[in-house]
Amino acid sequence: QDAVASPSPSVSVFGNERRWADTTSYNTKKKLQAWFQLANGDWELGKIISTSGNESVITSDGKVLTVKSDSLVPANPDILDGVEDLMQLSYLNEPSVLYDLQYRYNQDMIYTKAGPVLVAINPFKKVPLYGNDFIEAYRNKATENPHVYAIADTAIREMIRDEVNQSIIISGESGAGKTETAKIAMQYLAALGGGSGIEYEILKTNPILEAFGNAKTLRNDNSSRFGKLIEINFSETGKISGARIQTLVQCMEGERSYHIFYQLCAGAPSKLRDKLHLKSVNDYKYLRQSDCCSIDGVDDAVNFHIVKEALDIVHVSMEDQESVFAMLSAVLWLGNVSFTVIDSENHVEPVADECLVTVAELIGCKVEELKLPLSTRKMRVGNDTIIQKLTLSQAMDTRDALAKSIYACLFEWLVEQINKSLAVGKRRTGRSISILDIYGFESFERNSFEQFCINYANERLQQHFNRHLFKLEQEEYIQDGIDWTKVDFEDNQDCLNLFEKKPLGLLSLLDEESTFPNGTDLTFANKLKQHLQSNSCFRGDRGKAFTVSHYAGEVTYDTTAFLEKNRDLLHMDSIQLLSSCSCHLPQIFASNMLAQSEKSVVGPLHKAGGADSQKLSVATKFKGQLFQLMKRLESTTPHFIRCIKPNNNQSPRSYNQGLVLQQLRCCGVLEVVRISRSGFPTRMTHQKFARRYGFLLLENTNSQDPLSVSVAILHQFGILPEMYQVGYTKLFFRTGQIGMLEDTRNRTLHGVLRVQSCFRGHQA
Ligand code: AOV
Ligand code: MG
Repeated sequence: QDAVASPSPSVSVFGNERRWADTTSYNTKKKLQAWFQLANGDWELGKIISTSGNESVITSDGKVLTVKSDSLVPANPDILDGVEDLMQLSYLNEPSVLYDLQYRYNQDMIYTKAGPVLVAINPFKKVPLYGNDFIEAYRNKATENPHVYAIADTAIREMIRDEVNQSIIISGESGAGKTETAKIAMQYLAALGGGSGIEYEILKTNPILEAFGNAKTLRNDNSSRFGKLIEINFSETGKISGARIQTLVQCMEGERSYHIFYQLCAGAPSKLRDKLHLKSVNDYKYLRQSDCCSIDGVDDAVNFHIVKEALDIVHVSMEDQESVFAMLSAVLWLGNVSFTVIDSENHVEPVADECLVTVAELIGCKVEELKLPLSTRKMRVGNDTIIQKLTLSQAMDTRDALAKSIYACLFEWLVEQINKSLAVGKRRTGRSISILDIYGFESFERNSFEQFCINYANERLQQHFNRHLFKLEQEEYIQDGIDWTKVDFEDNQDCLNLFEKKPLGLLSLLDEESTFPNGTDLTFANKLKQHLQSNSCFRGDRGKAFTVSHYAGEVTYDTTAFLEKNRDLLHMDSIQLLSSCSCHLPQIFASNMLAQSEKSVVGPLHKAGGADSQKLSVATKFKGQLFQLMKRLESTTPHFIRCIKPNNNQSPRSYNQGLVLQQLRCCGVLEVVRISRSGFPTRMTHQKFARRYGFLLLENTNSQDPLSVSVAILHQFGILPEMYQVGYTKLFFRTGQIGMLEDTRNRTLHGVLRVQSCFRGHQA
């Protein structure tokens, strides 16, 4: 028999079951349903037949099994199968949550509420849940099924009601469906706030950003290689007036390069091909590297035209478009530039062939000018400038760094162009909704610099989440004199300190070591062990590794290549080349890069001398962008969507319990439910409550005092005492109570309007 009930769940990854435990006592003497665990870690439902000693006999699927009683986990009654909010579960434990999500997923109900959070499970197929009919249904509140549309609808309503900016924060693993979810939310906002036509432009930013910022990876054919925050502005009448995109760039290699390269090669019309000297995908080293030139079900040529059309719509001029494509072609040709050894010390010079000539032509410089930074480097020694020749590997690194920088600058520039085009309603009105689509926490067998940055960002986001849902909540209860048994919430400030503290934090030490010419990954690792051992979130491991206790579990990082990835390898010589080019994009790129390095260096920058100046490290730039992003989010009311990937094969109808469980733990879904369920999540000031519902009172109260009016309303509607609490300044409600009042209010208001319009009609 393969059923072995083990007391400790073998699927536990991070050992934080404590937080998941259901405190409800469970009487196995009653003939009830219970979960027991199979050897592979999956949970299965059984019926308890009898219990004697610490053993229970259960039946499951026609089999009779004997298991340890204390390994059984209580199951919910059938009537609770597939509830749409996990808050409604009588027994809140891991298997019950997994089962509820799976039950719904099997019926294409991919959305489930976990208290205030929406859980979205990637269906990996078309599901009939979107489009105008559904949008109408959510707009009219004709359905209560959890949905991205419902979240977007709430955001709009709260934005208008409270005049407070809103945000929709979407997170999840790679391939979990974040980007699709963001688009679905945008679709809803565009439908409700549309009218001016700008919403159409906003939607068209998606194909552009995906072409330039997404690539195929092993885990997702359309993986975003950057984080994105799009802020959509609304006018006072609730119409979309503009938008602004902010990106969080983290260079990560994909299986294939960025989509746009393949699209350009496949779809460029012949005139453009000739002008840019374009060849086919297989002729370019950068594209050939991966053996993966096409994606099933994707037509790059067709997509090229979609992107071009989108560029037209967001007002990128024909000239600018052509410049963009010229830069892409330059990047591709640069990858083909080769070198010959010119002396016994392995110094090299680039071969002056078609590749070099074409790059020079595309960026607008002489071949000789291009040769120089690809084969030499100016160095400052004391007050002198010396010229050092590059070896083959140095020259190749320099070439690749130049190509990468041109591409990164192109992406940034394009986003700025789009922002200019969308910047109609710039005024900060307290009426905007920002959508954040950002890579979730990652923990692999081997974790490198990329995971280090990603997990740092997630640590920040988690604090935002915690603060919002737990800390603020609890503080508010206490402040308002509400009886609330203190809830322990996890605070990750220690872990953030580990990353951010100056001068002895992970990021500072990384930057410091990156600037030392003799710094290596090993010296870096040793420095960490020397300085950070006292932080409880840090553990130095053997050799070059170290471990961080993240909110979602421990991750061991291998420092191999950390320094190299953190250093901006582009040399001042290359920047100078770009600034002297006759084409306008390279010039813009150079001045943007210089502006950035000027901000970061102490002391004068020796542009003329060409000495290596200190440039922003990759991690510091990342941190800067992250802080900007967080600043935007801090002043908003957040709405959270957690995307979950049900399997690792991108296939529909397959639900891997262990995988789902691990993701649920990473985003603290159950914790949220537990806290929300025990509290009073809805609240309103006495004034607001009295103003909003006072007119529904059938009898006048003697007093105009908001509190008296509020109490009168509560009595009239028969709201049970255990469903609310009266604080010093606010009323606190359990879930569902305000909804009922709002319905009555809306019905009454519509009734009044109808009467008024009848009356007007009668007059006319
Ligand atoms: P991600 O944004 O979370 O990954 P995507 O949003 O790109 O993931 O989703 C991956 C794929 O899952 C999509 O290309 C779709 O095929 C499918 N998918 C996701 N959501 C839906 C949905 N609601 N309906 C149908 N198919 C869906 V990454 O950017 O890799 O972190 O870095
Ligand atoms: Mg994505």
